[in-house]
Amino acid sequence: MNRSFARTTRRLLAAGTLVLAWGGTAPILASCGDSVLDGGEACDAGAANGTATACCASDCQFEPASKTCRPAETTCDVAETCTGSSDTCPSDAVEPAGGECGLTTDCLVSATCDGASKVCGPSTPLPDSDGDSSTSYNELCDAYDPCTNVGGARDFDTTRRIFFSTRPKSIKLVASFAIATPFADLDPEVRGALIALYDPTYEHGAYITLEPGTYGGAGTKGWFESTRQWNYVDATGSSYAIRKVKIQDRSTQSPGRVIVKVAGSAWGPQIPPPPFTLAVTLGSRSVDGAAGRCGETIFGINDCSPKTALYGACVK
Ligand SMILES: [Ca+2]
Ligand SMILES: [Ca+2]
Ligand SMILES: [Ca+2]
Repeated sequence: MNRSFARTTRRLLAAGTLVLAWGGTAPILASCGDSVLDGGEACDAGAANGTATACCASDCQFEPASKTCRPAETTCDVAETCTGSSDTCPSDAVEPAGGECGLTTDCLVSATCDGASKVCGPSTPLPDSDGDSSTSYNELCDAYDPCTNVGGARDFDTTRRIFFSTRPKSIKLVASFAIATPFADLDPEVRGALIALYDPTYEHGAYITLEPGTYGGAGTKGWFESTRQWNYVDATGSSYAIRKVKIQDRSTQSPGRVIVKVAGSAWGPQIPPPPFTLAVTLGSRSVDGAAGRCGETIFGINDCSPKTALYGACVK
């Protein structure tokens, strides 16, 4: 026993305290844990000493300011930590008003904390005019929907055909639908086009973008216009590409009607199982999809002819 310990022991014994053990830098007192503040103790919370939310440690000293004594319960709550100079956990505080607390996506605006409660309200979805956002992420709000197909007005109007051949790997797609603006407003040379397939949960899908630009002959890809028709040709020789697209004006048959024919090499593994949505957007999603220059239809296995499926799509 060294001298300072002997002195401490004599003092504590004089105060009626029995020393049992030497616990690191401070003696652990027999009376620590009896809920009575004895000599040598900074605090004594009884059985709570050293527990997860106590600010009095098991050696009856204050927990450091780094210890969390009340974890945050929600995204609008803040955790409290011990002060380092008290055995009291500070009062329960929450996030200040205005802090974002909810889910934020391209199509969801986060709720904010009100500064008084721990409850975060629901995020606010941006407009989804045709109501086809199928998950809580609201991913098909108007700005991100390839086709705001309000009331089904842009549904394909003829028998849907989509074929994926395995030898050689190719895709053939014919879609017919009514666009909401005149054919003359289509300008894929400037706006490009988009072919999108995605399943109801939005977990699988393929977005094939046909870039804008003018076709310049062999070795290039792009668009050119012919009589009542826009044409896309990819003559670059790249694999897994759309080779040809025709967008034909059939407004003389019925108002706004267009026929879109697509041919190219397949992109099998990304194709979702049926049913999936097939959307053809004559331009960009954010502008032309919202303006109705598009067609969109749920494509089921019964739309295959013959009814054979590979990756959920029809095989010829
Ligand atoms: Ca709190
Ligand atoms: Ca939508
Ligand atoms: Ca849609």
